[in-house]
Amino acid sequence: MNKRKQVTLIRGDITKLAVDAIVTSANKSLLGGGGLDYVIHKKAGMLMKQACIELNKRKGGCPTGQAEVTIAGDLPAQYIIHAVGPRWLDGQHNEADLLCSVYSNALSKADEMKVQTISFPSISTGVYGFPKQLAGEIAIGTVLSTLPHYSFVGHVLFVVQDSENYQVYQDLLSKIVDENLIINIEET
Ligand code: AR6
Repeated sequence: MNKRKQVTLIRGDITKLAVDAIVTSANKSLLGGGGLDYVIHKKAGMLMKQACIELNKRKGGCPTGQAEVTIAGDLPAQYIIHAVGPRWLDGQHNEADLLCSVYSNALSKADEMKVQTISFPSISTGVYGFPKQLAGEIAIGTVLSTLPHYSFVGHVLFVVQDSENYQVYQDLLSKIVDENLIINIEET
């Protein structure tokens, strides 16, 4: 059996991929918002919504840079990981560190749940306005540096929708040379 870990870049709709865990770009309330989070909440349905309401009541939501896990409801996954990325202000408000934290915290939560395959959107690069090049560097850098340490997470899918994000991820991933890692870049 091949024990090498895998990273895959896909251009498409993250809500349609069957994986163990789908990460959504949430806000601190965890109660749903715009962008991807809107679609996730709509497609997941009432059971996931209830789990979010419960987390909001019990923990007061989730701070920026951290993540919470719920069931995935009607989505083709077991779990949704609600990851709260930073809003980009001017780059002087700890935005880069917070984006790094949100990826590593989402992966830690996934590993705790024994998740093997997990798909990430490009967190904070929509409504929250994070520059896409820097966000891609942080996403890929954080995932690749932490992936070897997880016991269960073995395959990370980066799923992007727009051409700029796809180009950023494709350029970054195509430069990586790592014999312990399988890198798949799906052509568009
Ligand atoms: N599949 C893959 N990527 C997607 C999809 C999809 N179906 N839909 C959007 N994206 P955003 P943020 C990409 O705005 O910037 C919400 O109101 C999108 O192109 O969803 O982290 C939350 O509640 C972009 O690259 O999230 C928060 O308040 C990326 O997903 C706030 O927005 C993230 O875009 C979070 O802002």
